[in-house]
Amino acid sequence: MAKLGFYMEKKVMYSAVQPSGNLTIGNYSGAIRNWIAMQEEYDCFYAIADLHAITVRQEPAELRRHTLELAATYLACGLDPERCALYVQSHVPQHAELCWVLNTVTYVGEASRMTQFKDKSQKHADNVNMGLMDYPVLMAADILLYLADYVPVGADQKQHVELARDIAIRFNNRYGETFRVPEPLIKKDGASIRSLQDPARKMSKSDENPNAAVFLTDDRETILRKFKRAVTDSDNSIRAAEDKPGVTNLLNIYAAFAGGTVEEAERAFEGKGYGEFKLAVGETVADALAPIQAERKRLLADKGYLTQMLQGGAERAFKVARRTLSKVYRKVGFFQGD
Ligand code: ATP
Ligand code: LTN
Repeated sequence: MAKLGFYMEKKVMYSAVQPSGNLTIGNYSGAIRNWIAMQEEYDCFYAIADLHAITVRQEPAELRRHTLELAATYLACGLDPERCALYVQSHVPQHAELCWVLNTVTYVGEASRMTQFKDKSQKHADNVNMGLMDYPVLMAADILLYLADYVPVGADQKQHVELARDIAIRFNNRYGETFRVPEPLIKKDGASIRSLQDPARKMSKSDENPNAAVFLTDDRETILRKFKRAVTDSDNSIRAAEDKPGVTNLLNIYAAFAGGTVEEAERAFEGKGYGEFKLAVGETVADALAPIQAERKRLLADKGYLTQMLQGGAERAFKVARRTLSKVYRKVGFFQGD
């Protein structure tokens, strides 16, 4: 263990984002932002999940561009490549290899019950490919390869982490103790940002309606405009309630970006009108994103540095992944020549 230096002295944190488009404020507040504080205390692995991204159609040149942009975004948000392994999933071949083995301990029934699979099958009815169904098994492979203790994600990924737990337990029962059973880490605030146009749906980077999501790359004017157009209701009171999903979502966003609770946000806007409220939410988000945008732009100008940084991250990840996969191959009975 100690040989690897970097690994196993602390608890392990694992997460990833797909390079399937520009990141939204949902990706930021539900996932990446929560990763920053963990760099001190944990051994962290944060991947760019390109293997996952191709489960829906991607334009190859765009995928390549989004991958590099996501690397720059990780750094601009405050991830430090000295303290965590930042890498591209396809650079570490063990992810796909472990996925194959885990496929044999995952039932078609449980994979087809996943909410995301059902949603995406509906949304991409002309392309319900095997990868779409295998998505959570690949995700389990990601997590289990690094013997992760915790997986910080947004609320929509909880079901997938639970499946990864079931797969780990089942494998351990069948072949002997191999994997650590991971736990999802889901923050209370900001874990589920909804679409600004239809709060019944989560804000998603691949939404076809450009007004539904606020992207980390949106300029101030665009951000203010999108919030101005966000759906609310006719009741005109600023409080969180089940029958006020639009307003509740805006309060959540405000709380996540202003750094307080939803109750505090409700108090701050008591008696105010929707117009003033929406402007304040927009300004708060725009102010919070401005430094990230500037840093991201600076980083994207140095492609050489980003490429090198990702290579370093993949080397670190590879050392751990190779060890786990070799143990798995031994456990399942693959002949390894000794
Ligand atoms: P896509 O639209 O391409 O499926 P996505 O926007 O759902 O993508 P992912 O790459 O699937 O984003 O998710 C990256 C991380 O962001 C995950 O941890 C996920 O839980 C989190 N996340 C995604 N959308 C939201 C949201 N609306 N609110 C909070 N967290 C979110
Ligand atoms: N499916 C995830 C992205 C992802 C992931 C992971 C998250 C791929 N592999 C491993 C946590 C752990 C998503 O956020 N949509």
